[in-house]
Amino acid sequence: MSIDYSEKIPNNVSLSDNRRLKRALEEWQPHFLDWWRELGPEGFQHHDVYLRTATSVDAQGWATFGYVKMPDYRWGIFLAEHGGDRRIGFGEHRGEPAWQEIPGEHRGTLRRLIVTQGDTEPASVEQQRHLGRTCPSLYDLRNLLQVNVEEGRHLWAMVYLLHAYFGRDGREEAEALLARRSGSADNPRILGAFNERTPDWLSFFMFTHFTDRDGKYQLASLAESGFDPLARTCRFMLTEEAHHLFVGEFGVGRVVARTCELMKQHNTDRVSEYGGIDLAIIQKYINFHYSVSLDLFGSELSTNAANYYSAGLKGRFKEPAHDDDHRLTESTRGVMKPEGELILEKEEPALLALNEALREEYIFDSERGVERWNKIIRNAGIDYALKLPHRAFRRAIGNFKEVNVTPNGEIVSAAKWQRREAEWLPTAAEREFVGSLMKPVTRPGQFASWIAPPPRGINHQPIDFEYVRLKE
Ligand code: BYC
Ligand code: FE
Ligand code: FE
Repeated sequence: MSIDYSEKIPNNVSLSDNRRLKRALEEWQPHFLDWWRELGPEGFQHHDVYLRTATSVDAQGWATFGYVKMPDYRWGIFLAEHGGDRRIGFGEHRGEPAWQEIPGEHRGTLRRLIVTQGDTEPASVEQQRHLGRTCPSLYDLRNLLQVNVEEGRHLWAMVYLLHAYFGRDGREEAEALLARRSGSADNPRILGAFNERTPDWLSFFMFTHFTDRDGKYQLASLAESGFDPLARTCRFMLTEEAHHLFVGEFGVGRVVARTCELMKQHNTDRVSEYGGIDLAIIQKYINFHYSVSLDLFGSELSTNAANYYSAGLKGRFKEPAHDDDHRLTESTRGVMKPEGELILEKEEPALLALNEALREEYIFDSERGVERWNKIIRNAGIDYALKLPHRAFRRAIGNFKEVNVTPNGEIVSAAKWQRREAEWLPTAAEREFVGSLMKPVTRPGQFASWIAPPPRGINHQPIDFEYVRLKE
């Protein structure tokens, strides 16, 4: 399934056969570009960036690499291949053929899911727009810009569905996706984490590690959808997502590696005077980004999630791998809940607990990431371990939003929690210190003091490759 690049909007959905849709998307395109110029990456819009672009959607070599100026990036519409006769895998319609059109009774619900997914994509670009100015290397700058153009393409993916299947309200929603603003008081982005700031590169790496990882789990659940165009769109988005997770995990890992190097070199755990970031500060950034990302899974018990599932709109992570009836009308699962000063596990209907089930998959996956960072610390011979805070720590959504929980999972009074907050979350002074390290390093092959070089370059290029040509 190769992609038609002769069109104004590259696509593999035979857009030229549907003139109305093509016209509608071509009308939206300049609005997207205006948004990109105004709220996309600040600076670097006229520079050549070594980017990958999708050329086909099959597993073998879907990408080509080359220098592109970002506004000329070929944002387009790419769906994974048809799976032949695909059947709905869960819920009340299990076993029926997947829908190629939207079932009327689920129109509003599906639109809401698609809009929520779509909203996060431009939000993250807005959150990251100032980072290029303080890049720790050309290699990292290129990775940031790659992530940003791909989040822009993820917006295209959802806008395609809105235009193709939702008529006029879809077109209005597509405009609204360009109108909301991350962090705005009047017209904010929909989900909490996407209104937070991403002020420095440590936050960026944490965001791509923890918040893009929510994207992996949400997209994988939507990739099971009975609405086939949504499923195929999300399947292809997941292949792009893998790079964002790589940027996050390896980014944090390189900061950890550099800190360990400085600790050994100077025989101290306080590396700030040598231009590094203490492990204790890295731990606080983990606490912040992990807890805000856990909220993105919604409440532990959710009738919304139950309805999405029963209706066949949003499945579970790797739905076919679950060894059960794929309807969940009879089963239960344990869900954590505060009871006085304790956190207890209660059996609840599995259908209502789907958000929690997905969050659990995410928690396992996040733990594996932390384990890999700890291996870097252990291999350096340092006795310290990073750790995920308890899932109830600092939650704003769900069962734990009214209680104050420590990273160890102890319920304490609001006053006690506030007294200790500075031990758990980055203080203003620590954020300022991390900010003070953010000085641009733009000579090929050079890296800022606080981060180790990567083990290898992008697409077999050397580490000192000119990933962004800063001379115009
Ligand atoms: N912030 O029944 P509940 C990504 C609302 S990330 C604010 O518990 P539900 C990416 C909720 O909307 C993946 N509000 O939740 C990453 C509901 O509102 P109403 C994004 C929240 O509906 C990095 C109420 O609370 N994709 O791709 O089961 C870079 C009660 O809700 C939040 C998706 O999210 C929150 N955190 O689940 C770029 C997939 N949580 O009805 C991109 C689509 C809940 O009272 N979205 N609420 O007005 C969904 O599947 C669901 O909307 C959610 C929430 C899982 C988010
Ligand atoms: Fe995305
Ligand atoms: Fe992403």
